[in-house]
Amino acid sequence: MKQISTLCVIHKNNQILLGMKKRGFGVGRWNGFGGKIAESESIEEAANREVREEAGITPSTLTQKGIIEFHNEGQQEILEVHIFYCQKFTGTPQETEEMRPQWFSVDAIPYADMWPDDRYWLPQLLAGKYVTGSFLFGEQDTILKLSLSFT
Ligand code: 8OG
Repeated sequence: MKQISTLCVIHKNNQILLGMKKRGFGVGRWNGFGGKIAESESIEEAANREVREEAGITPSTLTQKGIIEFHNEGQQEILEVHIFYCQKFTGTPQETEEMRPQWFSVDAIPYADMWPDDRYWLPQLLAGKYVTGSFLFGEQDTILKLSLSFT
């Protein structure tokens, strides 16, 4: 089974906006903003909605910059995360029920408190590359296998 999800990286003035996940999947980690697609919306619409809901800002333009598949060892489900990039938005980031947003300098991204795969692809995305790849996770979110390409 394949589940589609979105993840948006917001990048402005040499900083990226990350949210501390306050509940649910990925709790306690800094991440971009995103989530599952609702019925009747496109993937880009979902990406836009999730940023509005989780960060309280409205992307003016979103550019797709990658697709990464995540698998967990011993599980059938594949999570296909569509990565979006946003440099223009309206509004000011607001803490929401799900996320506490904070700006981080691109030189001080808190990789130790993020999903362990992020350090492998986020620097390339911030350098303007399109990211395609997959990760296999084992217990305690250890990476067992990865495959990535940047174009
Ligand atoms: O709505 P939900 O809580 O399912 O959203 C999960 C978010 O986390 C969604 O934006 C996709 C994202 N996400 C994963 N796995 C990983 C991962 O390994 N790295 C990063 N950076 N984000 C992930 O679901």
